[in-house]
Amino acid sequence: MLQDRYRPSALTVAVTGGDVLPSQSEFIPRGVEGIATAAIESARAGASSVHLHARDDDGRPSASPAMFTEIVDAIREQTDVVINVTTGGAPGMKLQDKLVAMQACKPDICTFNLGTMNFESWPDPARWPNVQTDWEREILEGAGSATFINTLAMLRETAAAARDVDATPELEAYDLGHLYMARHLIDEGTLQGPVRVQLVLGVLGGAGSALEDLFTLHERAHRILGNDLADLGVAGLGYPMQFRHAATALGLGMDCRVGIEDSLRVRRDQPVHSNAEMVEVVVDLADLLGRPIATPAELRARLTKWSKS
Ligand code: KMH
Ligand code: ZN
Repeated sequence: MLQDRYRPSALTVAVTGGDVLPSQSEFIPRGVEGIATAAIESARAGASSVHLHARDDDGRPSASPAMFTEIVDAIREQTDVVINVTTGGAPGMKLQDKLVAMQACKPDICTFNLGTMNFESWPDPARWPNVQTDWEREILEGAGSATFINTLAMLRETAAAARDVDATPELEAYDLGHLYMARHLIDEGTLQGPVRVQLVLGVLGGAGSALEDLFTLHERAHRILGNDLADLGVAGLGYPMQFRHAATALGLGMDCRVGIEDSLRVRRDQPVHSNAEMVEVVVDLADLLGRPIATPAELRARLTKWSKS
């Protein structure tokens, strides 16, 4: 991986996600228009790429390939931002549901979650939001048994599906063991190096979101993957860690991610109103720190495409 004081950092915005609940905020983008608009505004504010999940008009996560296609087409009509489609989906989705969006949209990038883990967004009932719908209540009541299942067989199937549409996998590593899984997948030929890796910090079930966790995993990622590491990014969950990790990433020349998928606040006492607002914070930080943000073309040029053989 290029280590350069002025290497552009790619900035991803994760505009809606599948884990936050619509009852938490009216500003979580929903429906084709809401999600596409959030992505387009974020691209105009300076994001290099947009990470996409779909939600229906009521805010419920959706696996509909038709909805994903409409969202992606609307974004592509207005911007050249790099398109990153989830294969992580939302709680309760089966692998096939998670893959159809990527198969339909043929994005530049798809996420690739490296392992099975506990994934507890709502561990403390005292801090549950007041929810309006049964499906949200079911998610809260599932707390304590929340898992994110990504077996080795599922990883191989996801890689084959990404290869079929020539989407570059973005390897989501939530903890140290996931970096060793990435190493194994490259060694067995399931993935082709050099790979794009994103550390996702702060999920209960994975590594914490302390900056020391970032430094440790940054060092381990370089050691374990060596020349097979193309890009390393970070997504810190929640306020203020989202921005602290973004700032640190900019300092180190890593990529970073912000967005409503990961946090609902832009200041300690200020709820977020739009994804573009979060992008603007990072664009300002990058300016202050003398770190260019990668243009979509610069990011696209870095993506390792699958070899044909
Ligand atoms: N919501 C994040 C913790 C994916 O979309 O594949 C994980 C994520 C996974 O972004
Ligand atoms: Zn996601």
